[in-house]
Amino acid sequence: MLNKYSLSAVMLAVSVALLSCNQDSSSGKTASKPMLSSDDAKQFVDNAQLELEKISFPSATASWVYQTNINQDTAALSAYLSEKVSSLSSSLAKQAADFNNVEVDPDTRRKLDLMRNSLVLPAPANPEKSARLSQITSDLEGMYGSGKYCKTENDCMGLTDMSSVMSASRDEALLLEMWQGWRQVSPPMKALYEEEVELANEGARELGFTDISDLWRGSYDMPADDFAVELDRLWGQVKPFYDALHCHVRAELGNEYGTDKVPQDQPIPAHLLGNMWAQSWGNIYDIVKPKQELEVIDVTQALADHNYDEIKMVKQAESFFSSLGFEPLPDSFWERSQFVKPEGRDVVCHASAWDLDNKDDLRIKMCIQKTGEEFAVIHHELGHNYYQRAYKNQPLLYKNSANDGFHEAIGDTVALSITPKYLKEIGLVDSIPDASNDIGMLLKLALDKIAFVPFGLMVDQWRWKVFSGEVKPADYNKAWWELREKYQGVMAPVVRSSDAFDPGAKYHVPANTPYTRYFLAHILQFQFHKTLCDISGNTDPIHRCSIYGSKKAGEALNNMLEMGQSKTWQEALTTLTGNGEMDASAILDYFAPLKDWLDEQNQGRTCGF
Ligand code: X8Z
Ligand code: ZN
Repeated sequence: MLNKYSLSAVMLAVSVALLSCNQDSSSGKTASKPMLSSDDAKQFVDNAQLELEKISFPSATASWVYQTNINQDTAALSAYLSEKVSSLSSSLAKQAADFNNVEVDPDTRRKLDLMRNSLVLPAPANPEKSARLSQITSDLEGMYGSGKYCKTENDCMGLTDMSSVMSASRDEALLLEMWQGWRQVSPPMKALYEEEVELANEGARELGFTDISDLWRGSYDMPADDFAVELDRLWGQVKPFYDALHCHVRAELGNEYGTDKVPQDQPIPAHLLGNMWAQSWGNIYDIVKPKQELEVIDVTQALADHNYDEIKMVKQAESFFSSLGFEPLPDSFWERSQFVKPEGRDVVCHASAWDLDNKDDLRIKMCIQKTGEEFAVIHHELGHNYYQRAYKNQPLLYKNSANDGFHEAIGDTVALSITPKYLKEIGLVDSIPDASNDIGMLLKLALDKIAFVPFGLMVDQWRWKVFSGEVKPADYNKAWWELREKYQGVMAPVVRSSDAFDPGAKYHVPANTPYTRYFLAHILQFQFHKTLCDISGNTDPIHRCSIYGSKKAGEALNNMLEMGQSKTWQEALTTLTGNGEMDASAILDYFAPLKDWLDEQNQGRTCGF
């Protein structure tokens, strides 16, 4: 069950009468455990789901109210309900373990396992500690959401405006100011984060996990250590391509800003890549594009030319899903979503998709900017909503994606079909650039998709080390930059001060959203795209394929989505693609023509970092 796709995953719980018999209330002594049967297990699971239903809606509502209006009262409400949910979740997970040695049917076993494995920050049993953990969780989210950089007391900027500067400005000093400015938000988070890790680790140990890293890595239908190996395998597939892209980008940035600013034998300074976190680089396409003038569609410009406002952008995205055969979004979606940043109050602008009642109360929360980048994010968010609706008839514990990477991949898969052909079909452009321009188009997309891959990996590589204690609080920031350099070949543009806590300046760290899901999504979306293009009867090169209008593709996609988490992700993947392995060949094949071009550009250059 998952209400909001971007915060914690399942935080479920229930107190089940069945198990209170473990405690002899008259004497206060623990009685010997009764023999539990498979019927007891089923009843436990059924009761659990009922209780979960009850708490789910109020807690999701409190969270919605908080994030769309951050103040002391909404914070208190949200922390209160999140404590209820997480202490119940943890208690449920512990009770589920009582059935470890009971022979039960596979369906009940899966549900019991999900109860134990799907927690993100398990609460310790001690009520004060549990309440403290919820308070910290809620405070960190609020600190990020209301974070501002103030030059003077009356001259402040929020993240949305600062991000716009990061994407458009080519003034190195200004970029550096924005980059440093936003990172002033996070030092006060550090002590809280440290405490949060300690408390959640205690909760994880009570559940029999070594620490939260063990818990997070263990929720992928395979042993935790095997999953880590699987990630390394996938990254190994993509790395040569990333290295080629990195080499070209560094060289062109050197031409733009000078090699004193961009030394050609070192990682790239993080403020020059068109994004606050240097996680996707599409915004610097103009700097790194091929020298011969290739015609690449500027979606931001096309939206402006055709007077698209925020709502029209969302309507257009909805109509893509409708063309695949999905029902239109309910009226309540249009009435209740937050599309635009409201005036006069703080909100969490980071985009998210919500399912408040586990049925039809779907919403997105965004502060939409009228750009091509945000047009893709809208599709991303709607992908979550359509997934949520597709699995709404599953039992509560299966109301989730096959693994969290699947949830993140669906909207992106659809957005890969925003091709020139599609843009022409919906009237956003007048003509389709011919195939000789494809390198430009592929480069622009690779700057977002390939460049993202090592970032998608390193965030949790850092967190896993923090959770396991391998990285101590004194080294939080140092370890962060070591991983940034190692995986991304990106470095801090200035020496970081001793109180810096740069991980806290990335939403998912204070919000405790696991990040490996995005790494997986970047691999999976190309696998999904390939399959859906084949099903739609596409004959164009894969990077020109749009599944727009293909009911057959929509049906195949829906068949997987409606499974929710009822089966392993390997089974879900097989249902759609015929193969149960995650495989980066699809992303590599998609960009293959670009690889040759990059290799040519890089001849004679020093590559590597
Ligand atoms: O957080 C998101 C989505 C919401 S689930 C907008 N993304 C990651 C990020 O912004 O860091 C999408 C791509 C990566
Ligand atoms: Zn998402």
